[in-house]
Amino acid sequence: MAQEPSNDLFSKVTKTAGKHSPLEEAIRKLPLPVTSVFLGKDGKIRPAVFRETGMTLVCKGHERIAEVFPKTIAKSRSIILEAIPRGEAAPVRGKRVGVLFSGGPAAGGHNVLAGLSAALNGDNELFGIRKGPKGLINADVFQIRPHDIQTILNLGGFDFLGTDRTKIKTPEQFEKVKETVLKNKLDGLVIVGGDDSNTNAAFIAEYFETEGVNCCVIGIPKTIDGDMAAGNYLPISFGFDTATKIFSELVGNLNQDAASAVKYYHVVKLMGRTASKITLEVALQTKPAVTLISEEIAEKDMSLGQIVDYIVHIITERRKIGINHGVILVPEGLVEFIPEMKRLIGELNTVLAEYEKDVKDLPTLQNKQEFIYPHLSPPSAQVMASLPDEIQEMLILDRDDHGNVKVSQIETEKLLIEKIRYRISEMKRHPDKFFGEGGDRIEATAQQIADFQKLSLSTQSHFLGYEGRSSKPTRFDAAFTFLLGLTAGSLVLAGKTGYMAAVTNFDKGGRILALPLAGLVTSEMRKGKEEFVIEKSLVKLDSPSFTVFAENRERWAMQDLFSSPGAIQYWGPTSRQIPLIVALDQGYADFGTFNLGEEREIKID
Ligand code: FBP
Repeated sequence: MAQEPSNDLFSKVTKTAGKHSPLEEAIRKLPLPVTSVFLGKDGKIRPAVFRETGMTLVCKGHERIAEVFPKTIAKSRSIILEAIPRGEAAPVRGKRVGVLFSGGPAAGGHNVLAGLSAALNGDNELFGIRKGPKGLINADVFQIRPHDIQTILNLGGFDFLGTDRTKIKTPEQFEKVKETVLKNKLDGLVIVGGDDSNTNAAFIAEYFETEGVNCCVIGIPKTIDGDMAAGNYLPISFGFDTATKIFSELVGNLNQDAASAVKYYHVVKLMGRTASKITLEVALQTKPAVTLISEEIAEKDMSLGQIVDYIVHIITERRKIGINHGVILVPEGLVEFIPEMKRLIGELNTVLAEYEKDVKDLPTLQNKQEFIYPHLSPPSAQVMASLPDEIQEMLILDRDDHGNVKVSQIETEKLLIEKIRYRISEMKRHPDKFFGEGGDRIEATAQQIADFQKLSLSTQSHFLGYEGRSSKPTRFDAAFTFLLGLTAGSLVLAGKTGYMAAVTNFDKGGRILALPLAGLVTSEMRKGKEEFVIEKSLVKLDSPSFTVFAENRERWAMQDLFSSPGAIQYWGPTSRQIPLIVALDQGYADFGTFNLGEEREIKID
């Protein structure tokens, strides 16, 4: 008979409620590195001060951008700042700093708060703004106590403050933001977000300068997508490392399962709204059978049909050597990069911008289609008609507040599966059209064709995204975010406004920079209108990371050389890895360990 567990064990299990699992308890105590610019002579954490570097940051179309951000550009002269130790500079006291999260969660947000709190150093106060930009408009502000920070140190999620995606755009909203800042006597406002949220930060900084509001605005680069980056000045945003390690574990498991069960192709859509950086990193980590990179598809001007042909070609070649399983990676934003789909989405955006309300009021998909089709060009109407109803419905769904198509809800992985299956069934029915010599035909022996006709294609679809956003940060993201918080706090205390906190040189002790936000802004078409937004950093096809991938993908596919990197490690030899794309593109000697300064136990009091 089974023994009754002791009361002691009962109480141990119940005590793990409320974020007290054994791992959460252990992770809270993990030390964090502190870059030397944040250390005083006594070895204690101190806010840094800043000096001008010889580097400037200007985006394309600078003259127009300068008309939109005249005040902040005049103030910063587009010069990048660098942190230096405080030295004998007098401490700053009595400042009140507000912070909010904006957009999708990303691992490490809570350590930004810890870094901010450490920079404010007990001499200044930190205030949380609940529910993102909406809370800023509605003055939903509360004081953060050091004790609260200690409980969330090194833990994932954005739940401590909450988040949302409100775009601050109308004069009334800007007025409300000003009211919140004045009412709470904030000297600084820190916005933790991606490209759209940092665009908000750039506009608020400019507005405060125009209105004479004495409140510094600082952005923090957050997004699992990795597209809030600025070359060597800011190799990556926080959250990317954790998300890609989680996705790589899961894709690695699928690789392993595919090779074990030998019956499925797993088609996996990976988050990352526009850029394929997540997909590229996961591909480099896991070496699957097929990986699509949106930026390459746009560059090669590949149609949906050509993409399907490319995948089917690899499936067919693998079949010839007896492999009828594998993993296919698809970036979330793919549809927006396929030329004919891009044109269609552009036209839909224009129609929706003009007739949003009319379309919304129509009750059925068929009514919506009847309304929209006549407004599309004949080629786009044809493309739209070739898509399954569910995809059409998703393409005419509401845009988010920033005018983005909600690509996470477009089931590209299912669309591809449908098209691949159809193409393979055609090949089985008409082998003479697809096999043989010349053109794009596949060379195969009569036996190989006969084998192909006997085999079936079994597929499973997956979408990995939300699973990767709120996990406990990796050691890298935990360290990176703590430093970003220290940087943002230091910038506010130094009276700087309109900058984004940045960390670079992850392999050499860390270099702390402040990038002028207006220097990151460019103009883009949203909802059919030109808007000023921070430029997304996409996969560059001449980058070392893409080159390594492109040079090896065929070998990975034809020899089934997949990897399964396993779960995130918080201790031990693989706990300090840097994202592969960062190590490759920054020219680091290795990806195995980051060096961001001496590690210490963090006590926020
Ligand atoms: P952020 O850029 O705000 O960090 O969001 C990233 C992201 O996770 C994208 O990868 C994805 O397309 C989107 O958020 C999903 O948004 P939502 O949380 O609104 O469903």
